[in-house]
Amino acid sequence: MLRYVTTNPGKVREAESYLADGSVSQLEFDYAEIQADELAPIAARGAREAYREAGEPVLVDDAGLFVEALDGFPGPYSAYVEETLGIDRVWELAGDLEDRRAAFRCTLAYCDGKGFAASPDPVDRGDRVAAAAAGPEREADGGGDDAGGDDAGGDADVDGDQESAGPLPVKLFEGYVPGRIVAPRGDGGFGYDPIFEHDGETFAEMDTERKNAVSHRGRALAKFAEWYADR
Ligand code: ITT
Ligand code: NA
Repeated sequence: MLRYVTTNPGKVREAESYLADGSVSQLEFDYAEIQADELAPIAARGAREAYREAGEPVLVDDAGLFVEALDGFPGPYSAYVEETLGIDRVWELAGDLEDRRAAFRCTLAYCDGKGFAASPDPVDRGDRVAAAAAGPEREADGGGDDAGGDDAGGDADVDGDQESAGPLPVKLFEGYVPGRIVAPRGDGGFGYDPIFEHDGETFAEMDTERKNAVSHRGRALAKFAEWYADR
């Protein structure tokens, strides 16, 4: 059984569309979120920790909202900012900006205690190029420790981690969606969805299926599901 590691049931609802019925269940495990300015090392570290805890295959989902004119803030601090300021105050901050472009990013990190040597690379470069172009917070190709070894092929398997015990391999899948910050609209979704507009609709105005079709998480999940099915 694949465990989707999150305290957020909204994420699990979105993930279920990509995985066979009954093949995934939520593991409410609060892994340590290390301080980092990239999602990938946080997710990779979390996946190792969760795998050690669960003893079965795990998928960690680390996401964030990156506002361009705020140099990518709140980014990896999105959960803390939602808890402390709340999305209405994020809207107030962003409402004063002339440029309200923003992006959601999601990094999925899979760990099952085995290696992935012969697997095809699931992180396509298109995403990364788009991410680099749209986000001042990301320098070209995300060089967090755990994402190390990136080359032209994008994210390789991640297996070097100096600070945690042992080189448990982790596979990363990334998704990105551009949009802009708007006054809150809609009551679906979760988190920042009411203030994130994509193609004229906020994510909170979309049902799960529509959000999945365009969202950061949907893109990452589609890549994961494809790789997972024929790994
Ligand atoms: P876990 O870490 O337990 O998975 P979380 O909700 O804290 O739960 P993240 O750290 O990945 O998850 O999320 C960072 C913040 O971004 C948090 O405030 C989320 O509500 C928000 N967020 C993540 N994905 C989102 C999405 O698809 N739409 C709106 N907000 C989202
Ligand atoms: Na979190």
